[in-house]
Amino acid sequence: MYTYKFMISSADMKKIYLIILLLLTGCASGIQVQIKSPNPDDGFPPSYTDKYTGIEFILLPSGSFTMGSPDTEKGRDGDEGPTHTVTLDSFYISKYEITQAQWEKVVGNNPSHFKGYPGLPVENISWDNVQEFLKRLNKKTGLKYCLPTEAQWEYACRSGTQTPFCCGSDNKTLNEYAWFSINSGGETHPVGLRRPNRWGIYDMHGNVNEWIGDGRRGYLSREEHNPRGVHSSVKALYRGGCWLYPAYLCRSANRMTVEKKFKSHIIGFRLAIAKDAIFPNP
Ligand SMILES: [Ca+2]
Ligand SMILES: [Ca+2]
Repeated sequence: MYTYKFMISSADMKKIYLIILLLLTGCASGIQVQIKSPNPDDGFPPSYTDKYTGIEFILLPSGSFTMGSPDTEKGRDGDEGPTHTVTLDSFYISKYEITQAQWEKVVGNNPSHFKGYPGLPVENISWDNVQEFLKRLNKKTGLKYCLPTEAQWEYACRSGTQTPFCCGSDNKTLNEYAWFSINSGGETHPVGLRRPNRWGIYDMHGNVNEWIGDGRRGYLSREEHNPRGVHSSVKALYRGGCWLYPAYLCRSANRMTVEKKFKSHIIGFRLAIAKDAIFPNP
């Protein structure tokens, strides 16, 4: 265990002033501005916090992206292709992985393996356990929260990028965005401590893998609209890689399947909800 604290030296302050100055004067060539909010659809708030659990959501715009990885991507599996255009309706997705405190609020227990901070992501929960969580949460809130579909998950993870990771193709850069085998110290970390992707979503790569709502779909090269894989009674998908995995397993396009009953300290989840399900008449 260790403590998280902020310490800014005067040298760091100088760097911060310099960066601000460069941005203000429009001379920021070479400095990547990472947070770029998508344009929310008219009338819907760009973010939303669930009152009961405190779970924060971000509105993602409707749009098209290329799902899957090209044959040339290092470390890929055959089921990531062919790449194909996917068009999605706008939806809300949780900004962070669901935490142990949020799970406990809904279910009343904390089954996680790693404990110590309420902001740690919940893990050691099966896909079936998440369905029970959703049943209780939706009963309490009267809303229709769900797991993201695989297409929604990859759209949110890529946040407009086509590279192996949302931050490019370099494992060293991934270090700033994700907890994975190189930097995790063999455990999970409180959500939101690494850099967010361009749409302001945290830990899509690494920390805990994330359960997916729909079943496995064989990719075809044709265009898809709001695709949903057919459910299997036995198996479920999970995405994103985790604290234990090497970088190549944390890639945006990597697909992984396991039994729905499987529970481990490597898998947690985040939530999605259709925008009309929260705001019927914005
Ligand atoms: Ca994750
Ligand atoms: Ca795979």
